[in-house]
Amino acid sequence: MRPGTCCEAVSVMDEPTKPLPDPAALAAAETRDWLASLDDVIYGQGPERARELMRALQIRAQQAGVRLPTTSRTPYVNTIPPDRQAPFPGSRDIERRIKSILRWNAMAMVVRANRESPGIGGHISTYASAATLYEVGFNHFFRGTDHECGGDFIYFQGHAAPGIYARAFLEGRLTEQQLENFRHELRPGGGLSSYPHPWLMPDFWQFPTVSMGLGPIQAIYQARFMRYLEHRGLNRRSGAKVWCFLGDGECDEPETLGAISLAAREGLNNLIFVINCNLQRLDGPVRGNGNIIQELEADFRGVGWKVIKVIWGSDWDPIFANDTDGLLVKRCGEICDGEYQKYQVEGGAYIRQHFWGADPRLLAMVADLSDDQLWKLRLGGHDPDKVYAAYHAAVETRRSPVAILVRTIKGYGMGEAGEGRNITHQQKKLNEQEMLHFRDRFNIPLTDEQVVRTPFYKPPPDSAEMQYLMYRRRQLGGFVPRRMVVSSPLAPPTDKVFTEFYKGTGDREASTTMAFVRMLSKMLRDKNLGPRIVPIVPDEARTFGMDALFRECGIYSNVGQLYEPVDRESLLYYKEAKNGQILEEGITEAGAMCSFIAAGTSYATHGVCMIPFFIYYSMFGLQRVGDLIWAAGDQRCRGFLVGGTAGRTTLAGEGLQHQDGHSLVLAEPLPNLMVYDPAYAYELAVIIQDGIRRMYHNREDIFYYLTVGNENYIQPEMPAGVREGILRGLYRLRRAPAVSKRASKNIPHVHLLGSGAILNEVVKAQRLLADKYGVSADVWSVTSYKRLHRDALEAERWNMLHPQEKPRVPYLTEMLSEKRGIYVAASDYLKLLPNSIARWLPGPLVALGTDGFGRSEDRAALRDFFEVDARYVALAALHALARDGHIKRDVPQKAISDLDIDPEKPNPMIS
Ligand SMILES: Cc1ncc(C[n+]2csc(CCOP(=O)(O)OP(=O)(O)O)c2C)c(N)n1
Ligand SMILES: [Mg+2]
Repeated sequence: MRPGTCCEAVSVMDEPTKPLPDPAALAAAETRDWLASLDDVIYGQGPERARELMRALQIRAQQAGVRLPTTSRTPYVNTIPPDRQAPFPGSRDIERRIKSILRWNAMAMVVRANRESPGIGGHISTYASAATLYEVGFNHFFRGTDHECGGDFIYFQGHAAPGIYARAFLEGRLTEQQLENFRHELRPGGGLSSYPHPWLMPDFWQFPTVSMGLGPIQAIYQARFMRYLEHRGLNRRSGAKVWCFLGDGECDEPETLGAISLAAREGLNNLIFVINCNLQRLDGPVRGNGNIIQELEADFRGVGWKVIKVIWGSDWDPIFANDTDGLLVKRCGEICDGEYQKYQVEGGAYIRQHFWGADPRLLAMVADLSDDQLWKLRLGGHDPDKVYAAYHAAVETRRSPVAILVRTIKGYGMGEAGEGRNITHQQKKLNEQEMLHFRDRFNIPLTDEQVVRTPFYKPPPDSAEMQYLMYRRRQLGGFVPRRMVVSSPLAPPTDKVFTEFYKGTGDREASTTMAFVRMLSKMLRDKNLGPRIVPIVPDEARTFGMDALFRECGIYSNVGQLYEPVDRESLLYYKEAKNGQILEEGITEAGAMCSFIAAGTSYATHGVCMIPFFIYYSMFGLQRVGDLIWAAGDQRCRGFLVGGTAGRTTLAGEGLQHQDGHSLVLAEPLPNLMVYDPAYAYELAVIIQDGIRRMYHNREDIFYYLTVGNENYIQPEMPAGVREGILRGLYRLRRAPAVSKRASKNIPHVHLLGSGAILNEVVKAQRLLADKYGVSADVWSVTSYKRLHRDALEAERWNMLHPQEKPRVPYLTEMLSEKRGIYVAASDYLKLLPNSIARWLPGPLVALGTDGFGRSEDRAALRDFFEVDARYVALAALHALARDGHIKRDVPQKAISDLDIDPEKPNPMIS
């Protein structure tokens, strides 16, 4: 009978003396009923059925307008209950002894380096907090390259490097001298780099991680690229995993969390994040007033990751088992991280009073534990059983990526020297007392006298520790980390693909972007090159006229195409496919760059040479994702970055935010980045053909940045004999028109240097100068200021160091030695570029460039505004000639009015 019916009312009125039931008691009884029903289902029919029912209830509640609390956070307890933990299969005792030795050696490495060279740096507390996380991985999970899966990919937290070195020392892969030379890489015998840098330790480190946030985002795209290779049939599905270790503080970097939804969307079950939640970053608590583990749980669960929280160690299991009313669970969720950190520093009495003391029933739960025992109740991240169970569950996960949130103590074991303290991150020195404490805490077999010297400790080869450690690594497929290049070189690309571009476009106009896209599609169709090419775009394919490739090569999607695209009827429809070749990343230059890195390092990580072309708005490359490009250089990435619609005045209309006049300058500092600003299709073809040869046939660890523009003009045929000049950065495009020797003596002469689309302005200026002012000019195409500059610096350095040998001549000087006279250089980039080579020119240089903020305007107006069109090139030449007395002083003045130049116009550099 429904409440409130007439009969019910009567029956209540019939018994007026019976007391009304207590509503709270009723509610409690009802809750118990419901919970008992749920238990029945869970234990009778299994969790799957329970999930179905809960889901049905949730839908019904929502339909009835009941607002449910957000479910992305679960209580502040371990995700895996003790009875569901996979049992730890190793020897707890031996592993603890190995770990203690590693802790000691990692600490000793930093302490000794700083004792000898104060200020040399290094970190003790990070590895101290993460040692168990790594050791469970090393002994049970991380598979080396000899394993049939080909080896897992491990992104180590950068500043935990001392611990990783310490292990490699026990494994016999690093010498004692190398450990002594931690952070002294230049010493005889070699040393160890501060952080993971494949550039510096190419046989050891695979992935640079210390720029916070770059490890996690790269790991995501790495896992995705692994799938891409498998789906395209270029690599077998091996079951290899990508593990990424990161800090809780590191999660504040936008890159860390910025791509986590992609990982879930793509169902990357090959990806595991282990987030070391020691609640501290460099300066202090990560979320003193909040709770970082809960916050991260919501972030990851919210987008579809599986989250495994490892908060409490096994010591807590019996206490939680007695928490029948959920009081303890509730209490755990009330404490903010700053307070949790304080418990660690203050000790047992404080914890009893402030945590357990909140309720007498809580106090009763731990009445039989001493203060010391209370203090030492172990956290999850320092308990191998808990960590093992979490990793085990993670590697078994079938449908999604996994984030393991592990609670640890920063500076674990450092005691007074820094355990849990705000200064711990920067702690690089331990005094004698602190080291003795460390020795005792971890039972390192060293005498007091030895401790003072802080030696590295290595147990004898036949000790149980060493035997165990080596055995486990053998079982897991060899040492980790290890970087190996096993791929075979590719044959150098033939002319076939490129010849068309050497011939020019006849009387048809085309931009270098169009030429590039055509070249790319020809490469994609080439039998040998085609399968290797990885076109990558951040939602800009149409901008660059690449949409034809959608249909031709397909856009990679891990599920294929589950819908009929709206343009299915058209020839160039939007085709997604499981074996699609294009990585259409959406609007994420950072993500696209990570795909570029994954593809460009595949020759080493997968043993499969891939040739990525990442095409993007040039303004959103080096400026926006410069640190990732730096990381690409560090990890010896190969491939082509193509900055489209480049040039501050060549990209019309877009204005200040899009018009790029400085990416070439930003590209200057990257040591292994080859940089070109080609003007013509044939230049581009020569550079790309040679680039593929150098990177994939010669196996040079370089990569390329090329600019391409969207201005249409006739692409000329390649003149004879210019290939070398194109590659080395400079060649003569057009000589001055011939005149008799006698006449030439009286004709003032200049050399005009032009790059990119501005080369055409320079060619126009050559005519202008000849026709209007009787000045003859040679025109030179400068394809790469960076190349010229570095070549000259190299020669100069060699000459300084070899004073008695025949001096080397920079290429620039060699090309121009006979070419005295005035030089004018114009480009669509900062004046800094031409000025960088001025010192080696045989005559004075006037540099024209596009320093300043861009404007929304058409090309002609922009080139006038930035003073880089043919008129300004001519004026610059006349000015320099007059200044040096080669022509009359009034000529430039006359040119200013002839050429309609406003001398009082604002300076674009500062306006
Ligand atoms: C982009 C960037 N910014 C700053 C730093 C300097 N830095 C190195 S470690 C660190 C704190 C890291 O804290 P967390 O991620 O919590 O790691 P923990 O050492 O606590 O495990 C900082 C700020 C850096 N390496 N990279
Ligand atoms: Mg931290």
